Amino acid sequence: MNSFGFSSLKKISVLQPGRRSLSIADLHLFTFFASIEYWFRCMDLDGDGILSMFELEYFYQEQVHKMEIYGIEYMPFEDCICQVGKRRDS
Ligand SMILES: [Ca+2]
Repeated sequence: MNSFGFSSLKKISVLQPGRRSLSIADLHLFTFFASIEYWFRCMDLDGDGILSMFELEYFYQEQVHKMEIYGIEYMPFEDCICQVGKRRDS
């Protein structure tokens, strides 16, 4: 299971024994982790638990196609990946 799996959800107070109420913050956090895991599994086409450059580019190209239809300027995939790398390094 990846880092956003149920092991992460167990750390949320809503899943601790003895807890009787669910706060809005707990619900948002639960939904956030469940959503990330859902979309991760959707994008992990080969099910190896890793989002490869091929998988990222595959879904990026779908968005590029939509932006071309609407005449919206887009960034090439390679430049987008470089931007992510720069943010992670800083
Ligand atoms: Ca994969």
